[in-house]
Amino acid sequence: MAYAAPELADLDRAARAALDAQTIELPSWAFGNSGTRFKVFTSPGTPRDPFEKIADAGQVHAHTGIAPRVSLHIPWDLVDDFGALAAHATEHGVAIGAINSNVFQDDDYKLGSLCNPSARVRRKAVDHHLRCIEVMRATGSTDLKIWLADGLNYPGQDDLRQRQDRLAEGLAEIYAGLDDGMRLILEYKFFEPAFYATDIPDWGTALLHCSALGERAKVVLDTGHHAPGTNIEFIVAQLLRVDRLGAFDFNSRFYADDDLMAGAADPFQLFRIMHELARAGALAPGSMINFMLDECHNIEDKIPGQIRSVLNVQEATAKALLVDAAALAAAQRDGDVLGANAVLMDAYNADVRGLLADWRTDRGLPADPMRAFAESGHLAKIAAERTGGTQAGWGA
Ligand code: AOS
Ligand code: ZN
Ligand code: ZN
Repeated sequence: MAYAAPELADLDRAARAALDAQTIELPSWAFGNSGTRFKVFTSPGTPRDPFEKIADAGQVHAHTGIAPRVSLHIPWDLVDDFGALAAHATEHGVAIGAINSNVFQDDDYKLGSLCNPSARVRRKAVDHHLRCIEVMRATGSTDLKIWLADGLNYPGQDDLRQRQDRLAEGLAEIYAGLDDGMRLILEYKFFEPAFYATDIPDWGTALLHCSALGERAKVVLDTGHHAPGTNIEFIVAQLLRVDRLGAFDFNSRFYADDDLMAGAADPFQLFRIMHELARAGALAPGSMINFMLDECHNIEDKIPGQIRSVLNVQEATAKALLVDAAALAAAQRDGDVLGANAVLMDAYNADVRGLLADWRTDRGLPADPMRAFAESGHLAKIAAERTGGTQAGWGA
């Protein structure tokens, strides 16, 4: 039988609604220069301030139609007037998304932030989060995203259990500072920068803290934050069961927390994650899961790198929405191992590029966003315009 690529009409009504409703949030730091400890390569036209980062995010949304928000990192994106930054975002067709609290680049945080043995440092870290909540009020953001670099390098360095108590106490004060309609989303990571013990190393620890805090505390799953071989879709399924999956930080990893483009290293894993979301109805319009990217572009151009990532997530989503749920359920019920696997693989192996090109054309978007952006000459334009000043980078 000849292979026929699926068309938009092959999506049922619910699947079509899910595809139409999907949005992906872009990280402001993806637009700055980034690299490794060996070298940070710069590129002409790189934003020099948060306003220019947001303008670049606007380009990604203009070409893909599904990236209408930008996450900020505070203090990297500190400005005098956050109302003006939000208005600038509106002018560029986007809105401010999650506010990331940065409590890992101040000398005071050498021994941790919310878990630090010093009450003074813990106070400072809580206060920073309360200031981030002020930023949320000024920008209309509803998600406070917390990732802590807290941890230990050596056994005995600090008391593991007391650090959890300090963490719970700090998080509780921050959570109490949220307005109604705001959420606290808590990220975990199994190692780095600490190597012996990380204070929020896994989804279980994040979930325990979120459960203690209340309904508006949810877990953030960063796809790069697991040991090799971890079954991430299992974690997705488990968190969905208890309604505690708040957000994703999508990116790709080969080795550790590589922050490469989502869907580049392991598109099949991205599909499997999307399948778990689809079967739980978590892609439906109104879903409260925030699909964010957390990426850095070390050698590729940033705006097209973000466009590529967004398209990769959308392709994985479209494939997951094509899974024949009835056939899969029947095969599973019948214990048809190969049949069930074949249903899933049929959807994964579908070529959805034509379907998505049609989806974009219907919306007045370019059928091929990568090509349209390349042909727009935008990179040359910003390179010519953005002269002088200091280019933004990861951590600045
Ligand atoms: C760090 O590894 C985490 O992924 C955080 O989400 C962090 O805030 C982000 O990657 C920016 O560096
Ligand atoms: Zn992350
Ligand atoms: Zn990370």
